[in-house]
Amino acid sequence: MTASTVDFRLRADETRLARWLDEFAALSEPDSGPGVTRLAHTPLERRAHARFAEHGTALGLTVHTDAAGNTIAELPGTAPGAPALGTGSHLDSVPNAGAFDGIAGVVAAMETARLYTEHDVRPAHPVRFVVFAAEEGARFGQACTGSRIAAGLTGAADLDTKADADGVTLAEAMRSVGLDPAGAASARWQPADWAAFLELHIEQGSVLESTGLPLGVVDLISGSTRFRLDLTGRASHTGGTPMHQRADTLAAAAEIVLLVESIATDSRHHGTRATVGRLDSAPGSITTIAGRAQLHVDVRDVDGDRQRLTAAEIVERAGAIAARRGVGFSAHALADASPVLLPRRVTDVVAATCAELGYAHRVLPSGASHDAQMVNHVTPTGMIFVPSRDGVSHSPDEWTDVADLARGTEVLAHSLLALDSAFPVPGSEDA
Ligand code: HGY
Ligand code: MN
Ligand code: MN
Repeated sequence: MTASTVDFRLRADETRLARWLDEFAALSEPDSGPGVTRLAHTPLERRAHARFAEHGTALGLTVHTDAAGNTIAELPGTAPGAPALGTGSHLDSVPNAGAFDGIAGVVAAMETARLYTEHDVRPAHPVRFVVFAAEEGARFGQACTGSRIAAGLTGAADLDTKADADGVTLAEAMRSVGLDPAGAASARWQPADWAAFLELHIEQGSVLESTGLPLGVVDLISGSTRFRLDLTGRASHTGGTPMHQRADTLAAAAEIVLLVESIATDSRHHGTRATVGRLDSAPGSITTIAGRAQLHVDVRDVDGDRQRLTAAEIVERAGAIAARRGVGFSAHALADASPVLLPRRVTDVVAATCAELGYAHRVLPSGASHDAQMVNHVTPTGMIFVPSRDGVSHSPDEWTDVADLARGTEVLAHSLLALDSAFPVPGSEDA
């Protein structure tokens, strides 16, 4: 029986979901400490993609990996030439991450592909199950590089301009794992090839848990502006140098860290989240005043203007602190992405599907950035959130109950079918 709509529930298998989550969690850098460490454009990320590709191939899907490192498994549709529906997320992680960020959406996509093939569900639109490469900005500063390339927001030239802490550029890292940064243009998605996209992700916040709701439908994804502040002072003896003759970069950095927090918590910034998540200093000796310091700043907001104004204010006021302390100062842009409002024509379908399945949900913004933010530049996109325990993420303590993930997978599988019906295919009478 080939059905494009189903009159039965596509129930996700919790045991299978849990097994896949464990499989991916095991792909972590040896001796990297607690949690999962599988950084962007490393052999481990490629091994995770290979495991996903293996699953797609076993289901009889057509699988390929593009020049950007995005892996796509396609279930053909019944309508010739119809644009595709898509779902997926990412498999790279931040250092010492949890086992659900990105992985939950990939595992949900894998289970959806299994449910469709096992029940011979064949939508009119082809369905592409996608794993994006290099979603996390932890290594290169810029987030969502794979989906940015797909959306045409990052081109081959950009890949030589971003480097990690060891000076390895995105392009070099991509080549080191067999990808083709020079061929980035070939990995660009064309709007005409797509009808809509959904990403399932853990909330990475505590709204769903605190309101006792099992599902979130995302209406807005926060933007992010990231930059590095370099401070140059004077390394000197901590005993021989009087307090009034110092150019202490760590003391200046400490004042700037608190400045960032004070700006983000003042009355103007009720939707802003600004953080110094990384502070490096040198020479790092207990008996030497720090002569150099680097701060990595991350500004997130649901309001793009306020996001950029906050970043500019931080740079200006941090520069004044450095000047007052006789410390050299420079600011370096790392990445910038605008907030994205997700289209009602997709989010309403997801919300209606939750209701049809008898699941309570709420509409909420995402504080974290996501591949969906970039894909929305190509095709109408939606996001489904499942709860995060204690709102914790980017930590080994990250946790999502597999029952919540199974429920989200069910909503994903049925929402794609609802989109298949809601979005006409070329040649149909309602096209
Ligand atoms: O940084 C983020 O918001 C996401 O986890 N890449
Ligand atoms: Mn993340
Ligand atoms: Mn993520």
